[in-house]
Amino acid sequence: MFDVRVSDEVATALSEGNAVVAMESTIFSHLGLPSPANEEALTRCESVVRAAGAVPAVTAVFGGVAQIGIDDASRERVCGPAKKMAERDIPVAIAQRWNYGATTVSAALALAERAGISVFATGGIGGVHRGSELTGDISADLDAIARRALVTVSAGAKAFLDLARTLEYLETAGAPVLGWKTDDFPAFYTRSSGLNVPHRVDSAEVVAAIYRNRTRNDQGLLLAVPIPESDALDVDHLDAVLTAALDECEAQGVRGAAITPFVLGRIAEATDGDSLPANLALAEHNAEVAAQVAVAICQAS
Ligand code: PSU
Ligand code: MN
Repeated sequence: MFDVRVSDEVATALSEGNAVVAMESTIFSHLGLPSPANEEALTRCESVVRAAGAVPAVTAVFGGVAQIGIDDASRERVCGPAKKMAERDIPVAIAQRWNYGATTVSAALALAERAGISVFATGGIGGVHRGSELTGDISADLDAIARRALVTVSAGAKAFLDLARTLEYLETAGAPVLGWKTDDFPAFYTRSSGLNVPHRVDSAEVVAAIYRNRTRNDQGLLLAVPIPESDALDVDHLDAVLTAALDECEAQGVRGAAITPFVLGRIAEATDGDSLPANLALAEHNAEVAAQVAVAICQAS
């Protein structure tokens, strides 16, 4: 099995039983957000986690070393060019000494579980893609969420996915899906996908209690947090942009792991940059809720 290097700050917090929130690095790299929005996202997410009484732990592979928690010198690297790294790529990234393997949700969960972290914050998760019955494209995020022993906090799944099938998949995989102060499954840039969430929760303490009562040591759960109302985007316009971007993927032969960065880029263009502040706001809000949950889990144990 691979080794991880845990930063001093994160290691101390874990050994003293204090709250830690793991984060992926793809969102902060060039793959997730353009500069300087990515640096702003990192700063804002880290600050809200700290303000809520938890320690942020960004995950990445640098120079072939899997890391949990970054020092100040590595911040620039986190926000730079990267290779997208899902869980299955971690052994390759280490063995081939990738300069910067940016963690997706599945990779971040694998690293975080290894360090014994209970809560993970991201922007939006991957899921079942539209047309997956033909392409087979189902994000490795879903299995990782279901079987890594962490609470994953996200603003729902990326809006251009097949959200109904994504929820079905999580049910099959055995992951509880919780709506944070909502009955609706959120859709990333918008507060509702029109689909119901299986269970609504209204406090971090309840999420902590659900986490404590999981049926398997390796059962994970998804906490879906809607984007703050004032930052949500207009639904109708977004639907048209998404459909056009997906058609374009098909026409240009953009497939697999390349689809997410491509579609996110098109959304940014089409919303005239409005999607960026929305993306930052939801990431920050997720990090804040994740920190509250991490603190509640620590207080109860
Ligand atoms: N959502 C975003 N931006 C992203 C991602 C999700 O708004 O960059 C990334 C996350 O790292 C997620 C990954 O884990 O996309 C899923 O990719 P795929 O669909 O190829 O599994
Ligand atoms: Mn995929």
